[in-house]
Amino acid sequence: VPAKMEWWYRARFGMFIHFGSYSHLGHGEWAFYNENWAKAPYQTQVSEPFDPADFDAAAIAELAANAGMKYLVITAKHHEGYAMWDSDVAGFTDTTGTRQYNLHDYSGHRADVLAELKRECESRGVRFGLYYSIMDWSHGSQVANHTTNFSTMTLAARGAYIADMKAQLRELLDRYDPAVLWFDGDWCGNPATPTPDDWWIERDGQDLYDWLISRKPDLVVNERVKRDLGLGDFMCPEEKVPPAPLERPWETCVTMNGAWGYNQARENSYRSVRDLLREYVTVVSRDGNYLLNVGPKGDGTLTPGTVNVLNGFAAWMRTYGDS
Ligand code: FUL
Repeated sequence: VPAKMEWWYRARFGMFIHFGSYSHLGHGEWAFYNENWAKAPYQTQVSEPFDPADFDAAAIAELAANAGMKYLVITAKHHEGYAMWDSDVAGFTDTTGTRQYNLHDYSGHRADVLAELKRECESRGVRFGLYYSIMDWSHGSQVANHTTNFSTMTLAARGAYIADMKAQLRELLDRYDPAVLWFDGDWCGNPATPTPDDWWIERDGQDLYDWLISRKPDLVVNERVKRDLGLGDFMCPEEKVPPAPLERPWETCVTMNGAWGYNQARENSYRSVRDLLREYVTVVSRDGNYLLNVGPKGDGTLTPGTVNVLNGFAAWMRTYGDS
């Protein structure tokens, strides 16, 4: 692996955190889309009451470190478009156009949860990373009714969105200096039915990657910066374990219970610790990294099922882990 990825390659095991205003509703991070919410009621009924008053960064970092996790990736912004930091980028407002759509301005939650988590992680030797969704169901440029599709935007609208996105990414780089940026979401239409316009993906994905690396040369970026098309520093199969090592550095991300963002309906469906441990060992034996997800509830607390799994890993690591 390239020198900048030595730490990542040796780390092997990380925590993924899906946390956003969707956590309040408890129907998973795709609720906006799946339940066909319009922007305004979603903002008042889901995002407005979201207040993670019991988010305990130290407790989460401690569970991760004890479980043997060496890095952590938390959703700074998922597809719903709600920013988990105090973003000042003007393009990201709610539908009234007067209020910034982020945790600080929208819910009135004063604490900087990303900064707290970064501090608590790094003091325990756990590197801090951020997830960022390119797709954004709330941004003004996106098709109403959240059928976001970059292929339906004009190139001018697309360019304006990218400028806003870069402004947010600059905030994230400046304020949190993440070790990893984990992109997600679409750049354009369906890759299964490419159109002559698909040069967009190539150009914009490459441009974004180059732009990031020019600002932070040691940043580790996943390949979804260009929709799994061979760019970025590592491949990221989702909820599956490849049968053999992949041709490039890779990390598989998995849920404990079929849910990324907190989903009440999945609370009785946790996989066993034994099953997850077996999967972790399989991934590492095939030279991959394992990114195990947790989805805190809207109040910020981890569910009992989540804590049980993390403690199960911790018990195993005390016997077999390297630290
Ligand atoms: C997917 C997303 O659509 C899911 O919500 C989740 O974030 C997963 C890790 O990636 O593409």
